Amino acid sequence: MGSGNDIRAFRERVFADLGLYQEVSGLFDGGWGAGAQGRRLAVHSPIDGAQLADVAVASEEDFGRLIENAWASFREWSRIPAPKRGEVVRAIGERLRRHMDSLGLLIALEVGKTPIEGRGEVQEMIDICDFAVGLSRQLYGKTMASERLNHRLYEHWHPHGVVGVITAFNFPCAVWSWNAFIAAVIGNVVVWKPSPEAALTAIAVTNIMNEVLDDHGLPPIFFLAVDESGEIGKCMSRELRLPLISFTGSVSTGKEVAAAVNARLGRTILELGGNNAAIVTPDADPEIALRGVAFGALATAGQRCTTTRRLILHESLSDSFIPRLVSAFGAVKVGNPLEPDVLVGPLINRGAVDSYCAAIGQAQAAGGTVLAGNAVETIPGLEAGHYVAPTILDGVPPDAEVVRTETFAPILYVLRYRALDEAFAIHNCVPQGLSSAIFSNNLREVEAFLSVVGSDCGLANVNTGTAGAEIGGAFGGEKDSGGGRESGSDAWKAYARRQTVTINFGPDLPLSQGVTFDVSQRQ
Ligand code: UN1
Repeated sequence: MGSGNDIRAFRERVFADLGLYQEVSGLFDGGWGAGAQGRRLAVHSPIDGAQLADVAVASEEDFGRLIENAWASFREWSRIPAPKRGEVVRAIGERLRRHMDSLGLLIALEVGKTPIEGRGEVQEMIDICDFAVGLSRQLYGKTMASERLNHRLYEHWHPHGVVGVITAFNFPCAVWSWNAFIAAVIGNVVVWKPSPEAALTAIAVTNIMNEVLDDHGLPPIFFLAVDESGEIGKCMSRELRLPLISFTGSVSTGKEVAAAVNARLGRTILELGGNNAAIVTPDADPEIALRGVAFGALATAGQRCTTTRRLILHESLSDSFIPRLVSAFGAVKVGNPLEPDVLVGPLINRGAVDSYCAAIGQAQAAGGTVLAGNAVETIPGLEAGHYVAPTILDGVPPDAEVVRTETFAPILYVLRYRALDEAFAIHNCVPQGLSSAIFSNNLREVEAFLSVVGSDCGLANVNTGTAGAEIGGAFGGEKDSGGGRESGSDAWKAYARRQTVTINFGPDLPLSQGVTFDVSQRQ
């Protein structure tokens, strides 16, 4: 296992099932196109550095046509009753179930997740399909009592039109699906710009989705523009015909997207970086805390927005908890994620390895001691892959710049506290506010964490880690994490425009607030 031959065999099987080729288009504007400028993007696997495919990318010229076609689809799709749109999304979920293994493996090949995490991502798409099907019959508006005689007052919701979705490499399709399936049942059409690191997953998914629409005799509603240059993302941010942009990615790019979209008074949903902490108190169940922190820090090789990057540990636990955590980090097998016993695959690219090394260097310079890891790994047969050892750093001040910064790698900073207030102060002292966790069986500690003086994040977990949210709740964070909400609960409202309706069904024209304005009496 682990040789180039095995990886090639996986690739062939997966490509055959998903209809992918060595040369493939990354532009879907209603049909698959070659891209006006003939630019191409080579997609490599982070597992062994081998080229997986050569993708034709979209340019600004292609984008204009794509938007026009998307609006043409919108005119048809938005007229279909929402529960009927839900039926199409249900069929999409069924089709995804059929391709679960191949898509999971494609995600593993393209971004280096373990296949079980890759399949988990497809499961997340299926779950949101199921949610969206139910939602298609529950797009409720409120009815209010009007203050005027013979008047009816209520709200209903319409789709925005064509919605832009920009996604990151680490969840190459699940995050898109949170946006796309909810947006679709409301009646929107979706334009997707995926990460260039994860173009093939986006292409395979777009293919499957629009096949289902075609089977139903419907126009395509999921458009795709792969780009390696940043040009399409900028076009999307400026584009007046994209009333809503949902962006997942770094805080710095998110700020640029927000500025450009706000400048044209468009709407944004921003899902930006996290810098998530787990507080472990003396009343924690040590087994659950250990497993929760390890999963949170190491799943997806520390490349989730929800990754646990900071452990805020009660000082009395140093001698019991830290040695066990260090040995768990040391025992985790790093390597080819296609091997069954590997839990930590590669980082996405060389730049990510450089960021890992730089962060550890900065942490050491700030007074940190390495307790585990701090090594760039070379895996025999996979020399061009991007592997690093899961790392624990102790003694870095909680407000050091490197601790306040999200580094997309498996690095965990151990920070200590004495009183719970101090733990909350450390917890909340970073610019980001996405996910958080407390491990404790003490009701007072838990409720304090969940109170207004506790976690300042969008997601708060008790006795479970910062990563691995379910789709049923609204997903998103505060502060630099962007403030957006996606996925379940009532996050759907961001994909719809609210209309407040007042109907007068009486013979008079009473005005609100008791105002009189009787032009007839003055004549
Ligand atoms: C992300 O990293 O952008 O909660 C999303 C989780 C996953 C989603 C992460 N369900 O870890």
